[in-house]
Amino acid sequence: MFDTQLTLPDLKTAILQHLTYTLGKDAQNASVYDWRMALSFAIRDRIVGPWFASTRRTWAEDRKRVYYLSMEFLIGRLLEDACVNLGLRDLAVQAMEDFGQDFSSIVENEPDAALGNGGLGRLAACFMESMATIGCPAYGYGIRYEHGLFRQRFEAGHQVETPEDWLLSRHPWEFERPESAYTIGFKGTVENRDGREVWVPGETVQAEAYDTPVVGWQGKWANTLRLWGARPTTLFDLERFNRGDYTAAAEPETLARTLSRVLYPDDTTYQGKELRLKQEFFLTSAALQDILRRYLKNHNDIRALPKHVAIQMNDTHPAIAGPELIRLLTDGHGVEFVEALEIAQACLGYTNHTLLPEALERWATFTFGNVLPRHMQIVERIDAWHKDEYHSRPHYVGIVKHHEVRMGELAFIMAHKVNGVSALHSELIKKNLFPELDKLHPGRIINETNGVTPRRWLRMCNRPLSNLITDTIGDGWEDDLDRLRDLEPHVEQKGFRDAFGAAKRVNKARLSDWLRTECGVSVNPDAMFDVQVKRIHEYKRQLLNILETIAHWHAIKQNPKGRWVPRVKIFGGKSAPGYAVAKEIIHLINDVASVVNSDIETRDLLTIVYPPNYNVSMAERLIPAADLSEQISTAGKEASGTGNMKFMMNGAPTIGTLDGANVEILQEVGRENFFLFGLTAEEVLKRREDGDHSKKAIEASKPLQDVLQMIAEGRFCPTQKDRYHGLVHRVWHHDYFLVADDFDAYRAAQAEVDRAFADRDRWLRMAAMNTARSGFFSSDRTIRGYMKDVWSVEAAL
Ligand code: 26Q
Repeated sequence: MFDTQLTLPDLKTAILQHLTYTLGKDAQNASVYDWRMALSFAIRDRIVGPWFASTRRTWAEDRKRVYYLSMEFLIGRLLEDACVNLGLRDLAVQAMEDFGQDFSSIVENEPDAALGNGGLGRLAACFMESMATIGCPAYGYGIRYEHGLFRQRFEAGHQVETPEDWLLSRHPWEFERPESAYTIGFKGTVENRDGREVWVPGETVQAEAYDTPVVGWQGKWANTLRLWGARPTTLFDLERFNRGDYTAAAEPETLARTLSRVLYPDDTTYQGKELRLKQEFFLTSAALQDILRRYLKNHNDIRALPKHVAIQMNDTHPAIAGPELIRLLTDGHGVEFVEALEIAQACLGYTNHTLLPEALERWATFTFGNVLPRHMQIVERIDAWHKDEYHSRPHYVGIVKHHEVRMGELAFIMAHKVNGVSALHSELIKKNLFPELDKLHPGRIINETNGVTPRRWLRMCNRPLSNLITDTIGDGWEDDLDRLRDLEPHVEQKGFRDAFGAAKRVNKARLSDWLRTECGVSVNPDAMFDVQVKRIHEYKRQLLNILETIAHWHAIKQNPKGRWVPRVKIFGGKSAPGYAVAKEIIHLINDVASVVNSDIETRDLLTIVYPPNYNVSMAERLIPAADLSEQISTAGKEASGTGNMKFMMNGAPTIGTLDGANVEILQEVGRENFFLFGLTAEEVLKRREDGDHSKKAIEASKPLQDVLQMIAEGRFCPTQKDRYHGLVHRVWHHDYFLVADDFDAYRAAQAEVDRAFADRDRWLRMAAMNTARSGFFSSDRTIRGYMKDVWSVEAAL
């Protein structure tokens, strides 16, 4: 479509060339893997042109660049995304068909690049795609983890983690850059030489660059995602080896091998692990050295850095960027401390993604000072400078307090802009997280509501709906998503609504087939598909969902002849390996599923499915097939959510609380197209003041009492009847996330969902309105916000 030069014969020749000469395979006995590699290399070749052109233009026009520092990039698969953005998908399908190969099987042969836990990492990936689409010159910097997020299996309903090995097969999208390597130091001592502080690290590793081009919509621009892999500085400590100290001789290699080995699988509870701190510094130092090297190639005034460089910190994980940049400027370039601090500040922005106190990064000064002795000094100096500069700073505010370095405060003080990720969240940052710093720095905290890329999350993953949209309003909506509003007048027409329903039905049938073959569960594709997919966490309240599902099952059994709306309850998500309470919730969902799914009385009316190993690729399959989007977190806890936006785009109305970006979804879509329930963030705080809140809520709700009783009696675990006593006890007495308090409201909202779904025409209107009004949630809009409010950078397109 866009790459008009490329014909089918050209593409086929290119594929065969790669099959033959890059892979050394004969078409006669090439496997799906070989064909995938050959196609990937052929497609990659088409990205290189726009990639070089973009890089050359950025140099030639001396454009300001954005550097996005993130410990996570949850990319997923790349082949189909590249095909779609280059306009080569149809051609690729045809070429593979001519070779007797099925394009979908080839696409599905690619492992997910799962270099992230969830929302924060996926946001970084969407941002990379949007920056390439808009033509914002940018580099993403991350770590090339050998093992991404663990794979999840269920054994007797329990989550079991197995390692993920995406790099076992060849990764065809990256270019190794052995020539771009930097030395990263750790530990050691700080020595004063002629009045200057010099850090003499005790350990070093090399950060080696691996570049993946990220191409935007229609191949007009491409940026680089540069991931760092760790290599030993010296392969071997020969001196130690010769002394017979064999283990110590291999130490440099051991450190390097562990540094970029594995992604930390925790997304909420931070633990002060030294290796994690080393990973954070490894990424940040390599990135900053690279940024300065690139800048100094064609500039000589280091003080003009902020004019040409914007650095964004994705949460506090790379917050060591502040001290490290100061160190490079002072110790390396002789800039005076305060001036270095001001240069760093003018370059840096900080995005906060959580208010949960247990997720806020704090490092013991002992660990921090040991791993990064020079940075410890610099942090203390920043803190002293800030205290001095802002006399009214209360004594309890600061970076170093109670023998801990608080990374939130460090990031805040070192950034010129601090942003939250939804309107509500940004307000709560001001009110609850950094109230004093907000007063000292009015205007520094701003909001940039998250978004998602509509190329992957609509155009690529939902072809039936995308085709309908293009047939209805023409093309061009993919990079101008507000144009979806043009669908609204068509929603009034029955023909359009039916076509909308038909597209959804195609996706549901496809998902049903997949659930049958992959999970052995058969579901009715005409039932309502009610989906909650996200990391398992108490605040996200999968427990509320499963308790209500039990109540629903119970109600059906009490009145089997009632006019029930058939439902398929779909759950997906991983728990952090050490998060016992979340793992117990997973177990409960699986236990309830096995009892409910084998009940012949309710079989046609209720099915519960929980496919293991939810990841980006599974999301691309589930979301287009969803009828109902579950966004039911305790108000005030979900910073934004981005899954909520993907469901909306794909025509699934939300059942949800006033939390995160749900607030803005509700505002865009209208009250009549959203199933709102539950306490507000303010009411949540009030409610908790009553120590007996959950007990009272349970005593007032017969359905909830029945559900808790069934669980306590062991209805869902006949072989171990006391399995959930602890869980039930906690709902009664320690219900911090107010599952009990919101239960009746949630149940009433679900009843309203049933009524709406039973009225097919009403439902289709709601569903189509969700798509039509989702334009605001394109990550292109989000990126334009950052470019204007935080980065002061112009698009090249
Ligand atoms: C920190 C220290 C040590 C180890 C791990 C971590 C760590 C890793 C990942 C802490 C947090 C995360 C991830 C957080 C996250 O995904 N937050 C989500 O960000 C989304 C994008 O802004 C929001 O939409 C979600 O609401 C928010 O939960």
